[in-house]
Amino acid sequence: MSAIIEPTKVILDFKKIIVKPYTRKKQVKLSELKDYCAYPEAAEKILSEGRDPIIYEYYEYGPTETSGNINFGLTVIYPGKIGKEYYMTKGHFHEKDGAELYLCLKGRGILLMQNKEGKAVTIELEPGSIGYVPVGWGHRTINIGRGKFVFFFAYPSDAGHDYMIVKEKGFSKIVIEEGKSLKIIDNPRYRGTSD
Ligand code: M6P
Ligand code: ZN
Repeated sequence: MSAIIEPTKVILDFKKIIVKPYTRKKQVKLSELKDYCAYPEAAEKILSEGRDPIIYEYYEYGPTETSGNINFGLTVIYPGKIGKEYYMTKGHFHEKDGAELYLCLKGRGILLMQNKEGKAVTIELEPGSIGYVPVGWGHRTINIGRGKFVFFFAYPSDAGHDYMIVKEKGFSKIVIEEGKSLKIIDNPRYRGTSD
C-alpha cells in the first residue's frame, strides 16, 4: 500500500542551495568521510590541526519510502582535496533496484559508477548535463572544479542507501589531482571483488 502524499510544490533555491519544503538535510564533514578517503593519513592530518571542513551537504524532499514515489533534492560538494583526492560524496549502492539521475546545475564534477563486478565508469558533468545511474550501479559524485559543484538528484523513494560495500571495499577508481592535472587512477586501497 502506498502512503497518501499530497500534491506538492517544491522550490529549489539555487543560490542558497536549499529545497523548500524538505524532509531531510545532511551536512557531511571530513570526520564522517575519512573512512571513505583514498588518503586517510591526509584526512587525519587535517583533523589533527583542529579543522573539520564541510565536504558536502544536501536537502531532499521525499515524504515517504513507499514504492512508486520519487525522492529528489539538491546537493552541493565544496571545492577542495584530501591529500590528492578531490572532495566527493561517500557513495553508495541502492538496497533495492532503482536508477538515479543527477542534473548538474553549477560547477564541474565527475559521476563515478561501479557495478558489483567492480567495473567502473566515469561521466563528466557540467551545467546542463545529466548523469544517469542505471539499476545495480554504485555511485559517487566528485567536485573537480574550483567552485561549488551543485546538482539536482532524483531516485525512487524505496531505493535505500547501502554504504557497506563502499566502506569495506571502496571504489576501484579514484579521482585525484597530480602535477596540476586531473587523473582517474586505480584505487590503491580497493579491496576487490574476490568474494
Ligand atoms: C545525492 C543523492 C543522495 C545521497 C547524496 C550523498 O544527494 O544521491 O541520495 O545521499 O547524494 O551521497 P552519499 O549518501 O553517497 O554520501
Ligand atoms: Zn543513490
